[in-house]
Amino acid sequence: MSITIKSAQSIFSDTQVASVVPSTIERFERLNAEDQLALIWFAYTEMGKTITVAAPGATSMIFAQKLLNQIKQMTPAEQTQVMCDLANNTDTPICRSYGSFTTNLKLGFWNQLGEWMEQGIVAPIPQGYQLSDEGNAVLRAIQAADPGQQITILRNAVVDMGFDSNSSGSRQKVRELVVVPTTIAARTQASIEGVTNTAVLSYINNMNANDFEGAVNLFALNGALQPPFQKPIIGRGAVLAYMREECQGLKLMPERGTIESMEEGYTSIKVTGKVQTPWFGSSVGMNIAWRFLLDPQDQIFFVAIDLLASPKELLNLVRK
Ligand code: 45D
Repeated sequence: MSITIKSAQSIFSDTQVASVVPSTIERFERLNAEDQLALIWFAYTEMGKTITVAAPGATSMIFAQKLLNQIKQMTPAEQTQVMCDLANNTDTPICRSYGSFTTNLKLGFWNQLGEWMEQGIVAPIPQGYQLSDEGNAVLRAIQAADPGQQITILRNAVVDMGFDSNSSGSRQKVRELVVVPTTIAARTQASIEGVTNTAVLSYINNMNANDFEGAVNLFALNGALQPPFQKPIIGRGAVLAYMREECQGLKLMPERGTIESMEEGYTSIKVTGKVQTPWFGSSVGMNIAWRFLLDPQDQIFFVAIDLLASPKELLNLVRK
């Protein structure tokens, strides 16, 4: 049997991922728009974590400014309508612009609206708003999740809002400004208990230096990267575009790993550890596994990034 991206997806298949994230999102998206907005408001304010404005979105926020200013000029009723349209994925010009935003821009956009809601510049969630029973149940599910899972749920809720006209073709995505990689002298060198493989270590070091070309050159030409709860992104070009958009300022902190020889000269390596997003910095550490499959030339044929179900999974390295 020869190795394919599909077969690669099942290496270390006993890894327990945080399925609470997709299941909660699914329930969330069945709520009505008012409930969705109020629920995120409650979840977000209760988390009490401050967002770092130096996050990647900040510099690119100019791309969202036009839309934000437009909303600022509206009456409160119109503002509420826009927010409901976004939650309902309605096909409006504003929802289409939002749909063309990158993830960071969407997050930065809502971060700004949230501040304005607090200051009364944008219509807030009505005082004493009562969530539906199911809305309350979804909120409790979010409260029960660990912080890394909570911020992933919030992020996915934001990503899924607006109207995505991409499927119909031509529209270009707003681009993220490209950051300059850390100078070679200033780079950190990762060490991973149980793993000395240079491709894996270089991957981590390049990502931590925002050197996405360096990272992508470690991949096989048609290698793939599979983000948490997503399909694999295949080919160096697509992976590079993804990294420029989603990986600026990430801090990868691998802890330990294990190596196994596979058929046809391939090697599989599982590494676990923590990842911080620039949005929350050191206040939220996500428990992560990287499942690498290296080809006989030691190029990355496949890597899956999983958000783990529990901290206990950081120690689950043996393949059954
Ligand atoms: O609706 O090795 C209001 C990859 C109420 C790459 C609001 C990776 C109304 C390869 C509060 C105003 C990237 C896969 C809304 C590694 C309302 C690789 C606002 C992994 C919406 C390691 C809400 C990286 C707001 C990972 C402002 C796992 C919400 C990165 C803001 C994970 C939420 C990053 C924010 C995550 C969430 C970031 C800022 C999960 C950010 C989450």
